Amino acid sequence: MYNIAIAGATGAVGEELLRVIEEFDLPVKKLVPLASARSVGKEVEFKGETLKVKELTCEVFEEEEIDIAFFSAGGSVSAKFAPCAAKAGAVVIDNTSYFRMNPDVPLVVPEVNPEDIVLWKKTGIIANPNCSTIQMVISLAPLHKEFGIKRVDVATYQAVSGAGKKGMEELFEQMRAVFNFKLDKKVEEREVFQHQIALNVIPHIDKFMDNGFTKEEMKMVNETNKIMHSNIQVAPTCVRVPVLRSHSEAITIYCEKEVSVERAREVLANFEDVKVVDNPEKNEYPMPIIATDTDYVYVGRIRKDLYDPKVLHFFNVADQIRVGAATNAVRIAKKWIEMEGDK
Ligand code: A2P
Ligand code: 11C
Repeated sequence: MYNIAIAGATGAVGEELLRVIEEFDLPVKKLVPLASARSVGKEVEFKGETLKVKELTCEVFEEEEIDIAFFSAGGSVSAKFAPCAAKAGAVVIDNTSYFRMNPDVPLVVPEVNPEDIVLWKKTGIIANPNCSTIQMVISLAPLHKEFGIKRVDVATYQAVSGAGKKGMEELFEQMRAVFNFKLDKKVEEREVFQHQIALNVIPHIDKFMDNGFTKEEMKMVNETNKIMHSNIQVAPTCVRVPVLRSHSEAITIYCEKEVSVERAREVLANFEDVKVVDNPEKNEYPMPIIATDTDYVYVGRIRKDLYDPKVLHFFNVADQIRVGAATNAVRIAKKWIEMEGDK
């Protein structure tokens, strides 16, 4: 049994972690919810019990004898406190981008590269990839094995949940204002998105880099190849859409071998945690409303390119807070316990 801490327990991913840890039945001796000083004394529910939130400090991990520490409170918070947790002997499973490209830190999607978990010993830290990367590599992995992917073009349709609770509130408040004819005022008051998000789409997530891509897009480029130990060319366009939860991705793969729709469906359906939903004649395909609150990557609209027999197109949807964050982190913890745990 393990003492488990959640740093960022009052946030969108932190709250989901509490639910997923319970649902996946991690062997928990004690759960310690941590957040900023603002939240001390707030209550969270876990396994029918009410737990009081404590302040995240460097000392708390040693005081509470933490074995597994989930971090989901932003990159600067992980930078400051994750090393304290690791020093106190915990394995850190970090949801932020801070350590992901550090060559000494494994970046893990358990369905794709569970073997990398053993590298945790180098720093005590395992990084959880970006949400849009996680769901993409889960569908790329079986297709890469089958057809040998050389290049991926992807356009994302990312829900506001990717920007945390504040992102969801901003869309919700703007939608309410639409119906009260007060949208202009709400848009002026916005804090999270660069433009109005209600009834709009914004082709801009995170900062622009010198090469014209955004940081979110470069995460998809770099993280994909680190996880898959590959050298695939990835060309993403990341777009924020007024969806509350679950990211969607329109993906095109350019392969070494000729592709087959039937074989693609087969290898995807047989891959862990993928569900193929692909019956166009019945209007059945992946959408955010079917993926939300589930732990699967849904794949559909699988079709061959009109011109090139080595090119395949498909659409992929997953719950960003679960598959793209909390569930991936808990799946890492489960694997870590299987491979490295001793309690
Ligand atoms: P708090 O609620 O006390 O601000 P989200 O991603 O939904 O915005 O949530 C962010 C999470 O990170 C919250 O739990 C938030 O706690 C936590 N957090 C933000 N800044 C800090 C900080 N400096 N120290 C500890 N926790 C923080
Ligand atoms: C979004 N993908 O949808 C971002 C959020 O690197 O973990 C997650 C950022 C990250 O806004």
